[in-house]
Amino acid sequence: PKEIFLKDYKSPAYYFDTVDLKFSLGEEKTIVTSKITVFPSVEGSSSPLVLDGEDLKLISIKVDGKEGDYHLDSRHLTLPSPPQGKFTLQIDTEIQPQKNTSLEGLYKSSGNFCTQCEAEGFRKITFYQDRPDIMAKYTCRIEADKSLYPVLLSNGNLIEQGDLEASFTFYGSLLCLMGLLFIVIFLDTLQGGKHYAVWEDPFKKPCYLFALVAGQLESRDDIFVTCSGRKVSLRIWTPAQDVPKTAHAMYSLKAAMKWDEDVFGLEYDLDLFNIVAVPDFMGAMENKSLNIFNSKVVLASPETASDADYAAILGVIGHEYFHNWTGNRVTCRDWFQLSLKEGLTFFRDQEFSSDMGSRTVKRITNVSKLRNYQFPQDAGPMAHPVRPHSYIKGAEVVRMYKTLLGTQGFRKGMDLYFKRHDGQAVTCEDFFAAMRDANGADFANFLLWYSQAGTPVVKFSSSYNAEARTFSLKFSQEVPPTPGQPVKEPMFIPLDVGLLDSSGKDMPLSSVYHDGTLQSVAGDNQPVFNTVLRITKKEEEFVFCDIFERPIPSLLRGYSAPVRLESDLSDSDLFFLLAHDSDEFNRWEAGQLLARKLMLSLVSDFQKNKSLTLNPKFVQGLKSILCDKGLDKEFIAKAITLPGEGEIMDMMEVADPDAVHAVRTFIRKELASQLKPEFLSTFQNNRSSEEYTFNHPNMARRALKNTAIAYLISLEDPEITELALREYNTATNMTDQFAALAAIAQNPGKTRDDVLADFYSKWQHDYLVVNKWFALQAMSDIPGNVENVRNLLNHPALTCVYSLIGGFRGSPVNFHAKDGSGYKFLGEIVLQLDKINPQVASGTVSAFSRWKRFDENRQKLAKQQLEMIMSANGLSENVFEIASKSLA
Ligand code: DPP
Ligand code: ZN
Repeated sequence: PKEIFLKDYKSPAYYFDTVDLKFSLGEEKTIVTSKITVFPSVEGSSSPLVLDGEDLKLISIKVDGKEGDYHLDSRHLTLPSPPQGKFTLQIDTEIQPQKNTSLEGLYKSSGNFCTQCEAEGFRKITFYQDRPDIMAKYTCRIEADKSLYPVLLSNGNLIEQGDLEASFTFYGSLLCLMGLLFIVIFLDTLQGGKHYAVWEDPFKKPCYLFALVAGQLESRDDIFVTCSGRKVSLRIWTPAQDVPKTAHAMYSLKAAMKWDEDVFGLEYDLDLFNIVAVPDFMGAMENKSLNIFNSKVVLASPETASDADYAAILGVIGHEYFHNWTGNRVTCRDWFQLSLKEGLTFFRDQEFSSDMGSRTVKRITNVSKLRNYQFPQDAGPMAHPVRPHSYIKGAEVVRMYKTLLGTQGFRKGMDLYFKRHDGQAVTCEDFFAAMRDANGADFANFLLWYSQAGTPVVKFSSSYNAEARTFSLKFSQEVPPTPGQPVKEPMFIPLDVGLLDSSGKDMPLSSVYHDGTLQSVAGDNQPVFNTVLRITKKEEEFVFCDIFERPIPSLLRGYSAPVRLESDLSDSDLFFLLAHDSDEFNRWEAGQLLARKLMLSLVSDFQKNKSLTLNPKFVQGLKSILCDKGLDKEFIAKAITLPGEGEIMDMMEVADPDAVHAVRTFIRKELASQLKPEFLSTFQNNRSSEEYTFNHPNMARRALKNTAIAYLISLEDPEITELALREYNTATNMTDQFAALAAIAQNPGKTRDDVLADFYSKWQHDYLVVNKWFALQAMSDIPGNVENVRNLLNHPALTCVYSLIGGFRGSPVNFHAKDGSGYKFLGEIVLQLDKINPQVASGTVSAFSRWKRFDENRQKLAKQQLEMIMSANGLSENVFEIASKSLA
């Protein structure tokens, strides 16, 4: 939706109290009747009432039961002079869901009616003040053919349902003449046998949370008993054949409900919770008590879904459920506040997944996403602040509140937020104020995180004074200019620090000298082993006292702020941290820092045509992690994985995809060769023929085994290929089977082709598995893959073009192919997609946005494509915006 900027926000002239909707769902058209009680926000006001509406046919409009004045244009229905005081407004509208392909509003697909109203889809259903600060109580009556649409769902509680005897009076007279039997048959053929259901949602909500589903669905049912002992019926609705695949989603939902009670004291507030999973839906949506998902993020079975899918389902089911409080009970005042609900809810689902699995690994995964997607955007022409719509960085901002306040302080802030704002539509400032006031906290200029775009760069240097026994950390920070924001203020950066002694243990910390005062950091005379420094200025110094030897600092523990930290640590310090840091995240980080440095220096060797050699200390460092029995296996799998090619390209003056790819391939092969025995035993020791279970130890075991085989296969050794083939053929679950396939597919040749063909023939009946097969091939680094992807685009089984495009972008070496073939391919796709779905097309065109980071030749080729896109006829606004900003 169009951003409403803070300064432009105007509160509405009218509010709605109750909304009674009636839908007569038909095959040609649907009639929507909406009865709204309206009241002015200011007593005696005589402003016009302006309603939004798109693609609607107005049948009638009545004010307090009478026809009156109105004005209609293609986007609005205006009542120039509504009655003063409270009144009722009844509007009858005709819509054609069967013709709606936008996946917004009410649409029909695969035989079912379904809605998507966030952000501004409700205006495609009926005329309404389509803005989130209009919160009302809804009822919804649905009437439809009983055999075609046996299931009728909406928000809230089902208060009435039954068969319809419509037209019975008319046909009643026939009853006497033709007898009962005849009339029943007659009615059945004419009416198709209709039924109805009435839903009532007792909670006020904005219209973007309205939902309706009607169709042939079946459910898996369960019960959750809340902390206060209430029984909640849980139902997951899918097409009949999918019901067996909903067990994990049900498990995830119950786990999420329990977790929100345990961690935030938030209990579910109705007696019924419905989930619908259908194939034609964009992502997932938190409609009040009727969450709707794309099947992909709900359905799972061990044979068809991988550990990553299982984990994603847990996260998404949790995410939408958590919105019940953060988004639904307390919602956004306007769409400029989107990160209020999304940032907070992303943070909550991350915490949920952390508690259900490994916290460090979850953190590593999220930080990698931040670095791979958010930071490049922050540094490009599309940079924008957290507000309005950065989800991922919005979650980091929420995490910083928690870092600053601690678990209890954060909970106090959440409690106050709900106490103050339950049932309201609010702003990011309201959340900030609740956190601050509940804790009497001084948050300095923390609010800048919402408004300043770009990734802050923090530099530091350290020095130890043996005589004074002090250790000083000097920081400086810089926020790079971004489009529209040339000059930046220093940010408030919470920096979690620990100091390691020479044996690798955390030193006790007592006090820090800062800004002319000595502050104690020890709590109640108890020593502490880490502390959160508050960096607020462009340059500042913190001096730790009573430090008995030169420490090695472990900074930004757990990645306590979304910044780029430029370390002055030597390689030997980093190896030390890799081996000893008590903060597992920073152990991983030290390994990544070393790997990045190593990769960059090898890239430079490669560019100078020097022969490549691998630093033996690096091999040794990774070996000790690989063989450390005390470490979590999933952590090991992460810690021995090299930074992605995009990350390295990002650090270069001129990005060189060929050199980076060559170097990463070289290191992987070299590690596989030098650590072959270790990788082999890791692989063998972590195989298991046990039945698949989704729990952390098993997932971790599979992750480590599959990382080992992925390394080993790079040796292109026939024995290893045999091992992978055996794994592929004997796997009892998708995680292992797919990992073996992916390993085999790394090396071009007949085995690759055969196994890919075999996988397809095994799974062609399951489009979700087939999507994985497409994505795997699309992201392949094998030389000249552009042609393969082009051919796959015409494959009859391709249902999701996006899995192909998304995958292709994941292979920088092919996307940025020297001959421009990757750019040309993507350019063509953008234009094709733009005709069907401009949003997806604009997401795709953003792949070009950082074209200036490459060499002259690539710049020329990418620019050609952007210009070609810009010159196309009938280009959507979405694509135009991104393409033009990219060229600017
Ligand atoms: N509000 C939706 C969600 O949270 C956006 N797709 O998933
Ligand atoms: Zn969300």
